[in-house]
Amino acid sequence: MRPRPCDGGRSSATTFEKETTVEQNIDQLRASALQELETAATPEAVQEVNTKYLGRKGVMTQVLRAVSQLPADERPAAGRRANEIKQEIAAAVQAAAERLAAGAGPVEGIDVSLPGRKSAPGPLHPLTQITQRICDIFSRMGYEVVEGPEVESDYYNFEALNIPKDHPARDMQDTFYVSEDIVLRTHTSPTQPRVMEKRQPPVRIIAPGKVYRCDSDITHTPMFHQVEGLLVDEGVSFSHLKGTLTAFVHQMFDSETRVRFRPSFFPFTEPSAEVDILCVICRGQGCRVCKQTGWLEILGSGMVHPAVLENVGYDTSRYTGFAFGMGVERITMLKYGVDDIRKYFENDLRFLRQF
Ligand code: 2NL
Repeated sequence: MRPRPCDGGRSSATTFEKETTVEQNIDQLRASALQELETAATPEAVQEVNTKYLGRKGVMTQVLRAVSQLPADERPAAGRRANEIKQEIAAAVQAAAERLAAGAGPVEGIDVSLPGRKSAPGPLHPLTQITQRICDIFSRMGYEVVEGPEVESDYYNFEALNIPKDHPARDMQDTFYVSEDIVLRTHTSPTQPRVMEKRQPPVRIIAPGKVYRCDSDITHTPMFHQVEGLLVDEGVSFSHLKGTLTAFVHQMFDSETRVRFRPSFFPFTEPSAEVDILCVICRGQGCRVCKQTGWLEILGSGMVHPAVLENVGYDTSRYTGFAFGMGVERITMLKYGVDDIRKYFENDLRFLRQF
């Protein structure tokens, strides 16, 4: 192709040089347009490049006019190339505008010597923190942390724990049934007979985890968390239970916290006791949190029912044990003053960042 003069008069970067082909000139234009877009630091600068190249009186308009002056045999190829480049510049304008809108600087303006932006590590969920604290306290007393399945058989969830067929806990209203004899565990207790079946006493275990009940209102969520504990050995008495749980309360809350054991009933323990602590809010004076009683219930406990020990094949003339269970949501509420159980599960960072 012969070199061809072209109309000049514009700034050096965009002026057609003599002695070069129109297509060479177009390629040069393309390069300088893309370069200017890459270094544009503001949306205004991008707009200026757009007007300069693609505007009505812009460079590409002139180029197309120059193309129309070419001999007929050169016109189609040069025209095609000019249009391709026009589209390419338009796309680059769009990309540069988006890049700046997204907050990035000019491509060539990155200062690689600056320190990186640190991502703030999130804290553990308050329920995880309290679960870990509970497990920690018992670990130091010699308990082993064990976990079991959340989808559980009717046998381990109810039968092995001496919960009879007509017990209200087995009601379809309270339990999520997967099939006739498979349930979502309603407590973490089934983990315990699973372990006991496999080993002989002494057994000292703590079982944290998620449990499920078909219940949902201001004070209940269908999934919540429990930690259960079990100790079986020779000569274990109710005084061991009292000593262990009092030591736990003193480490979980503070060593001055008063504790009381109140008679209760569970199918898997006999005798059974509810553990209360003196209200951490009003110190026994009576308030909304303790419902004016001055005491807060924090644990259920008792001596393991002989039927439960027999179910796992233990010699009940030789071994006795105690067990206990607590709701993690409730302990966390008392420890941190959380007033609504639903806040645990909303994933609201304003709530979660406070722990
Ligand atoms: C509560 C009460 C309790 C147990 C859980 C248990 C486990 C075995 C045998 C006997 Cl294998 N008992 N667990 C005992 C008493 C109370 O939980 O209020 N939980 C939130």
